[in-house]
Amino acid sequence: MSDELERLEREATDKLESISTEDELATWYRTYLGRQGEVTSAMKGISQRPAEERPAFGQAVNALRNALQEAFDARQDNILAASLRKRLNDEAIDVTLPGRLPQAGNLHPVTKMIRDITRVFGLMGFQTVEGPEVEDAYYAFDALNIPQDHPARDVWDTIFIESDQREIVLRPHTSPMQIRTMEQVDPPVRVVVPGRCYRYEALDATHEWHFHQIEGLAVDTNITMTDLKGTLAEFARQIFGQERKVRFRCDYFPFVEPGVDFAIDCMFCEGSGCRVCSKTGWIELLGAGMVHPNVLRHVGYDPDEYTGWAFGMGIERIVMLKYGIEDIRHFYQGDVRFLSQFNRVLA
Ligand code: FA5
Repeated sequence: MSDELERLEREATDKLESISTEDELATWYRTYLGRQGEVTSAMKGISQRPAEERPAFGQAVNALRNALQEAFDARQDNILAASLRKRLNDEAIDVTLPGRLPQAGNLHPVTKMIRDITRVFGLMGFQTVEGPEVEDAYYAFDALNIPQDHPARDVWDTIFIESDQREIVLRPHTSPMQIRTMEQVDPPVRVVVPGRCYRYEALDATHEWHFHQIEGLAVDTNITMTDLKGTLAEFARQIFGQERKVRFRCDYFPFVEPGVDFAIDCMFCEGSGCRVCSKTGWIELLGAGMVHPNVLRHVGYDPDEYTGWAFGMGIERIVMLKYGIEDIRHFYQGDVRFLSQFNRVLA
């Protein structure tokens, strides 16, 4: 081999050994073996040699090219293997790290309670229906035996909507749906009506200006107060526990006669008296009573043939009682820390 080729081989081999990256490897290839590389140029220089030297020189250049190509391939294998090892190492996943729980949404406690209560009544044969939140005063008051100038109209701190023709209100209770339901169907009637209500209230720990109620209505021949008592006792025991005692006391609502308030014994002190039940041992859950004959007449039912009962309860207060929530305002402040607690307890 000529001195020139020996120098080229030494230089190329030394440089190849010092290479550690893929970029350097590519540069090396261009410099020695590429189309404009030094070995290729040496090949092209054959024609300038004296004729008798050409065969030996040609063989020597070929041998050099093959040797360098082999050395290059071996080096490339090493470098690629090393960079793969490094990448695998850098991108390794530590499977022993604790996972991150995805933030899943959950039902609002009021929605969940509405579902629980309507399910209990559904099992007793009640259909769930819904009605308008913007309501005609006729349905909210007049047809419920509360005429224009009746003082009881003030009890429901009503929010009025401007209207020239008719008195329109945001419904202060779900009772208007008693009328709308009876207008549409003949007895027997068995419905529960969950829905949002609005009142012009001073806000405090137990009063919101918007809240939810569930209305219940059963009308048929021979419906009695005993049916009301049995149905409400079953509802209370399904939601608050089979051991609950129940109490009915006289109350007044213009659309029922007689009217009652329905209470259960306090589940926090088992009736002995505590802060939640204001030391009485009883917790009032709802208002109820036998549908007033005037209400039945309003919808064209004959009160001599049909009787019925109705009840209305506030859902937020029931959730508060069940889970010991001390302030109704928590429900609508959108604090996820409050709302997410019900993920587990209500699941
Ligand atoms: C009524 O609204 C009657 N319509 C209930 C009724 C229906 C009686 C059928 C007889 C027959 P009352 O105003 O008491 O009654 O309201 C019923 C429940 O709604 C209350 O017990 C309470 O739980 C809830 N409630 C009333 N006002 C508010 C308020 N501002 N914030 C939260 N809950 C309320």
